[in-house]
Amino acid sequence: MNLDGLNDFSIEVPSWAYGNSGTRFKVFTTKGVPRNPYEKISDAAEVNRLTGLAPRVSLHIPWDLVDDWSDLRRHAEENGVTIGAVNSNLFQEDDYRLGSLCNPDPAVRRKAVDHHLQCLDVMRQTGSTDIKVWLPDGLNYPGQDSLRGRQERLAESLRAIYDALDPDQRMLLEYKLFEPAFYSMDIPDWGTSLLHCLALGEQATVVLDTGHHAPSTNIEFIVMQLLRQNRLGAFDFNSRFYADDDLIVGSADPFQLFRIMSEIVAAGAHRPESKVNFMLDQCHNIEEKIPGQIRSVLNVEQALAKALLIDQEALAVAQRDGDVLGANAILMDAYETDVRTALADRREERGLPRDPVAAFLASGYAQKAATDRAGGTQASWGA
Ligand code: AOS
Ligand code: ZN
Ligand code: ZN
Repeated sequence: MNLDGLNDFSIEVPSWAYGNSGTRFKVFTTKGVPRNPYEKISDAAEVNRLTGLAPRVSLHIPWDLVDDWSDLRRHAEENGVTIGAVNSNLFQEDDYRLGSLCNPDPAVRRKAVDHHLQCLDVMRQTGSTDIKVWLPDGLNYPGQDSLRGRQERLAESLRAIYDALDPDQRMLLEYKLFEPAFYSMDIPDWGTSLLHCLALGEQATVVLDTGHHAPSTNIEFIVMQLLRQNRLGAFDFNSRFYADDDLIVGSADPFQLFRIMSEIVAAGAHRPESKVNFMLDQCHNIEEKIPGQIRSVLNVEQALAKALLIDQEALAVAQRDGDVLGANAILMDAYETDVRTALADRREERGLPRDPVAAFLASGYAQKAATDRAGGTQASWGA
């Protein structure tokens, strides 16, 4: 089984996955949950240490604010990880009731742009190269504001941020069908995100969050189309049972994850040169967080491994010959191959545990964190 395509493949984990999280009904707390960005990075480093797959951690500003960014960077690097994408936050200030980058008030738009300039500074100090913009802006009622006017304001605000990028920095622009706005989001779909990216320039790319689509959307088609344009900058991986649930990637539909990774492999986009940032955007509300993250990165690895097994030459022949069932069978053969032993063998060869979740549970890390992290305030999504 040739799984060489997994060499150099990596997944980025989000700092907020290690804090407490929940729904608007209840946030359950867990002993040993990090109290600050340093402890979140330590937990993320543990995921990398056990899987060898997760060498970067996304930050969220202001949730992860620290006094000394170079010191946080040093802490990350000492623990074998680097700082990944920096996420801006446009959804927690009273000023943003009517939107942020699209707000009718120019002073609010300026404030939102300035926040991104602050994020760019954080990137310069931490070695991060990606700023991720998820826009919560939108309308709840028809007529509430001008749909078109908001796009013009958005273009202008994004331009101000884009023009402040250094040559090695990228903007990752995320779309979302609904929530927090329910009538119309200002970046509801990949087309809108792509149009803005194309207008901005080559350093602007689309983020595809797998939870952000209508039911039955063919996500792998979107992946393929964005790759054709060289504008798939990143994934936010998670599941989608009913809507944007931020649960473990591959739990709702592992076959969909395989189909997505098949398009990635077909385009060679699993290789680092493609610059697609395979990020997780998840929260672990009732399950243990570090094992939840380990399971997540292993799910992505497993889907990629299966996609790598697709016999591309045979598939091309079957497709050219119009062999409908034959072509489909080639894809399904790869999907139905059990790669678990091969992946465990691969881990062992690299000095990693065969079963990273079991290794974590046996390591005593969680018990030690629960003791060491008594006192203080635990981090949570949104704070
Ligand atoms: C929100 O639904 C989005 O998925 C964003 O990526 C968001 O920034 C992330 O969930 C962390 O707040
Ligand atoms: Zn997301
Ligand atoms: Zn989301």
